[in-house]
Parts: sequence; structure tokens; C-alpha cells
Amino acid sequence: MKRALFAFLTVLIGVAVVAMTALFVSKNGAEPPTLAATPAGTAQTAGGEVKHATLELSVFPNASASQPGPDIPTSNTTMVANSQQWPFYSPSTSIQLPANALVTVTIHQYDTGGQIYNNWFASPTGTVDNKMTVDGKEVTSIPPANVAHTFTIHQYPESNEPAWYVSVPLPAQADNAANEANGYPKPIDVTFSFMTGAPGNYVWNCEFPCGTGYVQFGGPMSQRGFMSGTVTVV
Ligand SMILES: [Cu+2]
Repeated sequence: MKRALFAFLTVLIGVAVVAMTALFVSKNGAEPPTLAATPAGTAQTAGGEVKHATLELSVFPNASASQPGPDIPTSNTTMVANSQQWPFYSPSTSIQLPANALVTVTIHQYDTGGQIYNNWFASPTGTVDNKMTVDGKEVTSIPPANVAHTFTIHQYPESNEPAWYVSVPLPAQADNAANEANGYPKPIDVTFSFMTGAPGNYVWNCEFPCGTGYVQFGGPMSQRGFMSGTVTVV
């Protein structure tokens, strides 16, 4: 009897731990507001005429008076993170795209950077012709020693959805780049296009070590609103 009671209590404690962990994770994983791509008519592609949509993002090195930083609906995560001067994608990391469409993304890049750990991430992959433009100039790679961040879309690891992978490197600002009136240098503009497939849920994150902690992959790297987010294809 005593043994059964002990086993019962052990299971009960286990259930409580799992429940509390789930609560903690969901609270801290709250998603920023959805940013939907803007419909832009149709586009001619190798596969014929398809829906076209555009999306505009910026990457800032830190929050400031002109860019207050991510507004995440969690109690004090936002304040703590912004006061730590983490880099962040703006205006949101929760992205919504139309299905079976050509999406053209422009990213205004304001941050410095350095050497990326894996040169694979210094080349655009999964974009139209594996190309992108940097300030209007078409490129198929950038110097691996001069990367600021990446924008890398992939699927959930255990998903029955079709595999999808898009990755684009963002060139770094020079360390001595002069700031403009808003407190940031003149942005480097990166533009790329890719096709979406059927509706599904994906995630994206940055693959440049721009965070804190172990090999700079902690802190903002895994924090929604900063260097990781969702891509919902609808
Ligand atoms: Cu980053």
C-alpha cells in the first residue's frame, strides 16, 4: 500500500513538473503580432504566372529611441531583452505569406557583423536562381568574413509538411560606418524572391552567431521577436 502511494505521488509530481514546464515554455514563446506580406498582383515565373507579394523587414543592432524594439506580449521578457541591446528583426518576426506565390523580400540591414561559422550560410539558397541583390547589385554569395545576420526559413524538424528551405546572408556594415539622424548607419538593402508552396507552418532564424552565451548562439538567437520567428503559409 505504502509502495503504491509512493508510486502515485511520484507520478503526480512528474505530471506537475511537465505541466509547469509547458506553461513556462508557452508563456515565454508568445509570438509577436503577425506581419502579412503585401499582395502585389501577379508575376511571370519559369512556372508561369503566379500570385506576387512583397515583404519589407529591417535588422537593427539594438533598440533605441527611434526603434523601440520588439513588442512581445510577455510580461517582462521584452523589457529585459531590449535593455540588453540585442539585435532584432523589425517590425515583426511572425511572418505570413500567401501559398503558391512569388514573394519578394527587401531587408534593410543596419548592423555590423563578422565571420560566419559555416560558409554555406554566406550564399543565398532557395531563392530564384539562388541569387539576391545587395544595394541593387545581383550576387550569388557574400564574403563569409563580413556577414551580419542570415534570414533562414526551414520546416519544423518533425513535420509531415513538404521540405522548404530558403536562406539569405545579410552583409555587415563597416565597423566605422557613420550614423544618420536616426542613430543607425545608411542601411544595406538586400532583396530576394522565392516561391512558396502549399499552406503550412514553418520557422525561420538567423544563423550568424549574433547572440549571447555559448558560441554566441544564445539570447536573441532563440528569442521570438529578435532573431527567430515563424513563417505561416496560408
Ligand atoms: Cu542574427
